[in-house]
Amino acid sequence: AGGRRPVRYARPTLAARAARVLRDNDTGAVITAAPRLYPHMWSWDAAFISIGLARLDLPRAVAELETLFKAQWRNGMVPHIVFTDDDAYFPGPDRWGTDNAVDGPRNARTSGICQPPVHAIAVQRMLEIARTSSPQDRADAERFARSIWPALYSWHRWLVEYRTPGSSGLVAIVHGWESGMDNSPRWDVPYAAVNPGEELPPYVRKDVRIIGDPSERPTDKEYDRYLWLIEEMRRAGYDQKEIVRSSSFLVGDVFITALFAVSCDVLIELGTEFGQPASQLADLAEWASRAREAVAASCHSVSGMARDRDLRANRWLDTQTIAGFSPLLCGGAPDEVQLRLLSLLDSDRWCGHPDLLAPVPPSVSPMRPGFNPRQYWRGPQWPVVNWLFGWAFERRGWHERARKLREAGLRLTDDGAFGEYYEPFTGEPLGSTDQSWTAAVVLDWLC
Ligand code: 9YW
Repeated sequence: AGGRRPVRYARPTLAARAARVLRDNDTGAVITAAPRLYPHMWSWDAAFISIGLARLDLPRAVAELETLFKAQWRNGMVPHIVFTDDDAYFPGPDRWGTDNAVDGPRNARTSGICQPPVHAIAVQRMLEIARTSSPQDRADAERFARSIWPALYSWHRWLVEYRTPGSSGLVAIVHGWESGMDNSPRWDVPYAAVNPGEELPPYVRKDVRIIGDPSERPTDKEYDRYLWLIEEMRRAGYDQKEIVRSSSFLVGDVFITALFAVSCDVLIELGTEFGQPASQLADLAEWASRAREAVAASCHSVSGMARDRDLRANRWLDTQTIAGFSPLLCGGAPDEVQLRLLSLLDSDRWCGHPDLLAPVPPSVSPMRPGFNPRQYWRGPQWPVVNWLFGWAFERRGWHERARKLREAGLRLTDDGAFGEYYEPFTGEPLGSTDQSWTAAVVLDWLC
C-alpha cells in the first residue's frame, strides 16, 4: 500500500472483479461484510449487497435480505449484526449477551443495536433492476417486495415508537455504531460524557490484529466507550424504553432521520403498488413528514448544515461532517438552504477540493481542523455514502449531479481493490479490501 495507484481497470473487468468479491465473500448462508475483518452480516451492508447482487443473482439477493429479516427482533428492531459461527470478530454474541433479551429473535444470534434504515431503498432498487432483467426475476422481486413489506413497516414503526423520544423529532441512537459512522467527530462531544465504569469487563480487540496500521481504526479509548455502552444495555436486559431513558449516550441522528424520511416515502410507493393497508400507508406519510421537518429544523442558520442533537445535554452538535448534507437526501429544507448546501458541497471545502483524486464527498471536510485523511470516519471517502447521495439526487430529478457522483465513485474505485474506505488525496484503499458493500455499489454504478 501507499502512494498513487498504478492500476486502473476497464469497466468490464472492474464489474467482473466486483462480482467475484461478492461470490468469494458468500459463506453459503450469508455474504460477509468483508472477508477477514467482518465475518458476519451487517444490517445496512446487507441492504447494499442485495442491490449489487440483484444484477448477478436475484434469488441470492432476496435470500440475503430474508436472512436479515429472519433475525428481526420481536419488537421490530433490525439488528446491526447477525452473527455467523466465525469468532474472528470482537465483540461477538457472547459479549453482546442478547440471547435472553426480552424481544430478541429466537433463531439467530445478533447484536443488540440497529443501523441506518436503508432496507426499503434496497428492496425498491432490486425491484427496478429485476424489472429490466427477466420475467422470472421480475415475478420473484415482486413476490418478495410484497412479502417483506410488513416486516419493513414494523422496523420503521420501531424507530418511531422507541427511538423518537422528546420533541426534536430526530431519530435517536444509543450507540455511535448505530449511525454506521462509528468514530465520526459527530459523536466526540456526546462520547466525552460516557465514562466507562470500573466494572467494564476486560476485552481484547481483534480488529487491530487484522488491520496492520491501528491509526486507521478507532482508538482504544474509543473502544472502551463503545464497550461500556454495550455493558449498560446488557444490564438493562435490552429493554429499549429503559435504554433510551438511562443510557449515557442518546443523540438525535440527522443522517438516519433523513434516510428514514426518504425510506418511508419509498415504503409508501411500494405499499401503494402492492395494496398494503391504508392506515399503515397513512402512518408512514406522517412519519416521513415529521422526520423531514426535524431535519430541516436542525439546519444551522448561517452554514445551512444539518446538525445532530445531543439529547442528554440538550444541545446541537455543530461538527461539520458529511451528515450536514442530510437535507439533500430527503428534501424538505427551504430552497435557499438547499442551494447553500449544494454550493458548499461543490466548493473547495468538499467535493471541489483541488487535491482530491476523485470528487467524492469525504466523511469530514479536508479544510476542517482535525480532518484525518486515513482514519475511518474522520476524513476518508466511503463509496456507499457516495452511492446514497447519488441515488437520492437521481430520485430528486438531479440527473446530472447523480451522474457526476457515479463517475466520481467509479474513478475512486477503479483500482479494483474494493477498499472499505479511501484516502481522498491518493486514492489509497484503506481498512479492509474486497469489502462487499463497496463491490456492490460499484456493480450498481456500472450496470
Ligand atoms: C466495526 C461493516 C461495518 C459497517 C459500519 C462501519 C464498520 C464495524 O463496518 O463498523 O466493527 O467497527 O463503520 O458502518 O456497517 O462494513
